[in-house]
Amino acid sequence: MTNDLDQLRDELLASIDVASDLAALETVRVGALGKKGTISQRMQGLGSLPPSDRKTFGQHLNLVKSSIAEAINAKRILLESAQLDAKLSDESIDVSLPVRPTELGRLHPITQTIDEAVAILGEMGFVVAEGPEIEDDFHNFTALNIPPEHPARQMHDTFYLPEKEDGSRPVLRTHTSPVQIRTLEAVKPPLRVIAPGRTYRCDSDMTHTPMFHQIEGLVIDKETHFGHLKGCLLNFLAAFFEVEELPLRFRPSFFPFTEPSAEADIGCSRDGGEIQIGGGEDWLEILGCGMVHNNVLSACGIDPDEYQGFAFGLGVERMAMLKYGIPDLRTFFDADLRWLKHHGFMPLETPSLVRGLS
Ligand code: 2NL
Repeated sequence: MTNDLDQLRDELLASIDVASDLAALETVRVGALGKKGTISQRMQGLGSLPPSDRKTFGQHLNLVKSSIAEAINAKRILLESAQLDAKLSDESIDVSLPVRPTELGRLHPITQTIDEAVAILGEMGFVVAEGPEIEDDFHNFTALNIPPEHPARQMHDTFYLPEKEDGSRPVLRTHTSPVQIRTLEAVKPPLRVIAPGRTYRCDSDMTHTPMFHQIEGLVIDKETHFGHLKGCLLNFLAAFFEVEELPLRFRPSFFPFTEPSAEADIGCSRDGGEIQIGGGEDWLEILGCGMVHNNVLSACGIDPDEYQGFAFGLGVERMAMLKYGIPDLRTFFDADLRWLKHHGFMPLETPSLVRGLS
């Protein structure tokens, strides 16, 4: 009987040895240690042996059982690691291979326009700041010197969210200025920041979409003046529209958060209905700007007698339409893949002043 057990053990060890994958090994395990397996059956047979044999046979059987279980476990670890190795070598990719020329993805013109503006303003020493799209009343309005009765706060302009427990009502930011406010609160001047991102207003027609994009710029230092604003805008706009000479003029305007405030126009020509940016005899309104209002600086804990600066804000959709000749604002948000294939940009052609913008 003992010889019979040794023979069984040798047979099982041999079949564990030849099992070439986890499924084959599992078959061997079930055949030996499963409910009706060869070893389990012998375990059940112990009861019918005469008591004198039961002990020695039982001990021997237990030894065989544990050596088989051990051999199966050892083999399983071996097979599992072989399986992982095979998977890893199977799934390896050669990152040095060239990009497939059939690449179909395109960057949206909004993304491209923001990337280009960031590349130019980045070279000029601005850093990008980001902030929440759901804002509180203070950062979106009050700190920007926008009083409670101001029309911009009205329900028909601002998306208000449900009232919170403390009675305050969050808003979807109506401009990216609150990002600048948060920067002013956190960073001690001098500073140069740009805040690109999504903004929301309750407005929808031919020339307005409820979500649109803005880029705002802000410079604060001890002696920053309107001349710096003009030089900064001229340098940025000439680089963005890729023209050597760009006429630039300011018209007086009003924003609650700047004093004085201005609208900037750039020179263009309109021959045959098509706008050509650069020289010419016509003007095109391009952005709003001004010197940061004393009340805004004070609201952020900055002493207006020590610091001053300028800010500007521009609409990304408008800039993209002018630069890339896209005639209809609403097509930006139609999610039409044919439109994107026509107007979109190759993902790897990152804009930079050295390599070219577009
Ligand atoms: C426009 C005009 C503007 C600003 C944005 C700003 C931000 C701070 C302080 C003062 Cl924190 N001003 N931003 C200033 C002037 C104009 O945007 O028409 N944008 C499309």
